[in-house]
Amino acid sequence: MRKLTLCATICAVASSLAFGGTPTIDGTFDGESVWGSAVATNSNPGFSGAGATATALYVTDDSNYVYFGAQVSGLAGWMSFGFAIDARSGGSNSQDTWARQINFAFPSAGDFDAPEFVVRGNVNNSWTERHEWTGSSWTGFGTNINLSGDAAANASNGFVECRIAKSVLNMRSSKQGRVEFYLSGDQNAHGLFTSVPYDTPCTDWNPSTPQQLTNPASPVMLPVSLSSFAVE
Ligand SMILES: [Ca+2]
Ligand SMILES: [Ca+2]
Repeated sequence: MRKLTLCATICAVASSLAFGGTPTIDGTFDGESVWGSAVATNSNPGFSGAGATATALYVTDDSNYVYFGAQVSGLAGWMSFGFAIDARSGGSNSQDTWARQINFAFPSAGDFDAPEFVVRGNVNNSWTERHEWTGSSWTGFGTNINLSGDAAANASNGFVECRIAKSVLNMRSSKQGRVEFYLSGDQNAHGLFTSVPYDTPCTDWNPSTPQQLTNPASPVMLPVSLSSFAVE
């Protein structure tokens, strides 16, 4: 009996090491005991007019899903959020899939290239879509993934989280990807309020040129590279 108990304990520990935690998708931060340490943090203030700053980005996984979470100070119900994800070869450095004044501009580096998934949602009305680049267009409009428990946001908690099945992500063979969380508003004229990792936010409610989700082109400015994550 003792051997059986010991085995059960070891097996449980091995299992917890093999995979990250399993966050509950409810708009409440489950803590770093579940998420692990942030893969990126940001302390640069967002657009002062909106008053929100994305401060931390989390990624974890379990046997079936990869989870993405972001902490945002000043998060408000009228805002909209996005997780842009480069999971495999291909994708599109297009305009934000909800047509805000934001362009995806992920730099190519090694196996990394443009994003092919965008989890895009409203903070206050439980509507979130998962957009996927098919090679010629973005799909996933009109389907609310909140209904299947795959995303949640809560302005009071300042937290946004979602999950994507590994079978859907179909990660590149290295199992490494990149993700950037961003925040905008409820009108297409709105630009980038804040992101983590940091990109320069808009300075006006109706910016005349789109902000870019990227890093400065100069290699010396790349320490704050788009966060990468590895899927076990
Ligand atoms: Ca949660
Ligand atoms: Ca890609």
